[in-house]
Amino acid sequence: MLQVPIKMTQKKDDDGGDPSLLVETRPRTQRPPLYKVLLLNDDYTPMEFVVHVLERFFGMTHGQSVEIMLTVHKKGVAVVGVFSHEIAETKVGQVMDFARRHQHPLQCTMEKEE
Ligand code: TYC
Repeated sequence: MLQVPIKMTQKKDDDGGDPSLLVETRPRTQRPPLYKVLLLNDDYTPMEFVVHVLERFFGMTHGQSVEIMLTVHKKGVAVVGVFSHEIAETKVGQVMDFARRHQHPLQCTMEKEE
């Protein structure tokens, strides 16, 4: 069983002993936080460019990419994937860099999934 130090307010046996020796006995399941990667609509980025981005960086088929691109176009935003923090950051960086290099104002962001 994983034993982790706990705060004084949570410990089971406050007998004035050495707090560094207190351990948690209740198992706590830990999951790493996940992050949604969002694509935002704008009036200038060509639809074909967005479709290409979704195929290239998110491994979508052409059909899936067209569908998601149209969702962003109509609704303003869509989740294009859910990843660990490191992978999400990499995807956002790749999309923003690719859009900037092609002089399109396409915006891609990430937010913690609650
Ligand atoms: N609204 C853009 C157009 O009409 C297309 C577009 C779709 C742009 C999705 C950005 O994330 C986006 N050319």
